[in-house]
Amino acid sequence: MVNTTIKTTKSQEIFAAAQNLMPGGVSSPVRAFKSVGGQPIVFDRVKDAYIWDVDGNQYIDYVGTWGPAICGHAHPEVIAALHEALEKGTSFGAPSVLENVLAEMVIDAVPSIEMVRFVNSGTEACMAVLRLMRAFTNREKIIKFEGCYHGHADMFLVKAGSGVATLGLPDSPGVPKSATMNTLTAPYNDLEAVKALFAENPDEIAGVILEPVVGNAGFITPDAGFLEGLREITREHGALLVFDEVMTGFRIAYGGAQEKFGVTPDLTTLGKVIGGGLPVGAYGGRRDIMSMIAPAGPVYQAGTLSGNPLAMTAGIKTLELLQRPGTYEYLDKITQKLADGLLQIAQETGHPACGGHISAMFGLFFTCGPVHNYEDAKKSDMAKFGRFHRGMLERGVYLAPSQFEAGFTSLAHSEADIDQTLAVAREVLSSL
Ligand code: HOZ
Repeated sequence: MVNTTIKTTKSQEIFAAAQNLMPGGVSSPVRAFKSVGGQPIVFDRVKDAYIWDVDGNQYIDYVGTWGPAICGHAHPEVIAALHEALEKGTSFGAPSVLENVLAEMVIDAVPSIEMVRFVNSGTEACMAVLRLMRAFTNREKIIKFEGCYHGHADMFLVKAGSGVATLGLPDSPGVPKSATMNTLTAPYNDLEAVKALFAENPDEIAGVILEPVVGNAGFITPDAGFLEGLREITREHGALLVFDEVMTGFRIAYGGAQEKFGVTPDLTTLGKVIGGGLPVGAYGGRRDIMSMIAPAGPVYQAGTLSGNPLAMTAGIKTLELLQRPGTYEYLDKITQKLADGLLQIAQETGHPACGGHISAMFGLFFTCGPVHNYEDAKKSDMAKFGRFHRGMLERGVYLAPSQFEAGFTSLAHSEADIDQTLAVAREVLSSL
């Protein structure tokens, strides 16, 4: 069953050429395998829970194109809907009924969203929501949490997670001090630190933005009372609460983390799943706040391809599939089996580890934990994670090439896929 001698000659050739053509050979840094060692594999195609590389090797995939593939790659119903939409053209740059349909689905599902604006990526959504937070409150400072990632806009590149954490980069050169001087940071799960920031900056903080369940510093869950506490503090200070649900939206529950934890923010950003594998982002929230967005109001934000019919179509079909009975029960069942199994195997093979899952999102740290925040996450044994990653890859399991990214399952992952993954993990962990 287990193949430890995979040939990746073509991958290596293509990646070598790519390095002369694109910075680091990639279109986004965390894909470059810098923190896990070895070279990235070059994909040829994806289907269901699997990836095939250009050398013909097959892998069970737990990245799912970084989250969108919750129904499995290239789901036949999504592909069929896209074929039909393609016949009508790829972009209108004008209103279409598809935008209304997806907007209604998002508004019905996500408790905080009364109005929504579609954009093309999570980065764009977070960038726009920040402008809106500032315009609505007439305040300039914001609070974000260490290790949380809200895209690569200047004002968020402060103690950021994802690729920034993966590569161990300091806050990025090229970001002017003036862009980040109003970005305050606190450790995740630390309400006292948030209270102190509000006390030190009276009437100056527009709001607090966070990943309600962190996926960009590895998988970190909110402590009991943390989200509720943020809701209370922001209300008390006339500031806004914003959930960045780009990863968690429609993944940890149909209505996202806000449905799961019963805490309703003022604004929410979305991406990944709502585009069904096509580039998309969205932000939405209270009607009185969203009404400030142009052309309804004065806050400017625009985009040539925003709301394009292909992304809307893939998103609509994906959400339709997720509405079917039993979906989230299944995702929870298989992901629990995977997350529990990995922890148990780590324990049996003598590796301190901690981790967990919520619905179709999971994580594993090589530290006994508990991991409440980014500082705790950094205690994970990165070198061991790199060897684990390589061992799994060589045996046909594709994990995110970073300790600071969450893992994702899909409706296409079968119990047999999970069993095979756990068998491979046992072999790898026994050999480390
Ligand atoms: N924003 C993605 C998850 N943190 C990473 C995307 C990528 O690098 O491809």
